Amino acid sequence: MRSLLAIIFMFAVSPVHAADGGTPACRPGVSSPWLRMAPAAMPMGAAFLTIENRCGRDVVIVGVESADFGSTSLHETRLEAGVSRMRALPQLPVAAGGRVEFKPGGLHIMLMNPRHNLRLGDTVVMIFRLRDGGAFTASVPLRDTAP
Ligand SMILES: [Cu+2]
Repeated sequence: MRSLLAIIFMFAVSPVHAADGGTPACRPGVSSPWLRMAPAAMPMGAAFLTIENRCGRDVVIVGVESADFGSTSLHETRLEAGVSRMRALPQLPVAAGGRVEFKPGGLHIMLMNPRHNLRLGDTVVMIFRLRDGGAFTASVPLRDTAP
């Protein structure tokens, strides 16, 4: 009976520990975040930052959210036959030990339909969702130039 209780207890507390055996789940880090908004007539903006994966395994970003915008998505700008085009990325892998840079003219977080007026220096919280069910956040200030 005693050992059965021990087993039940072990399973009851197991969610406290990460699946890899007790260490907290490693999450990617964020540096140099900033965002800019289009002129007021266009309800959109773009956010840029560097995501660094110092964890021992690959991660895949499958979405990004912010309460300050009606819609946010991973976007990429590419030159195709001399024309700059944007497309949405359904997911973005970040290799173990790797980094991904979002910057003007390349990867960006597309921000549509701001829920309120943002001013220079205001900070927007973004939540990045990972395929493994985890998440990490970034605090992204509105700036007129890159940091
Ligand atoms: Cu875009």
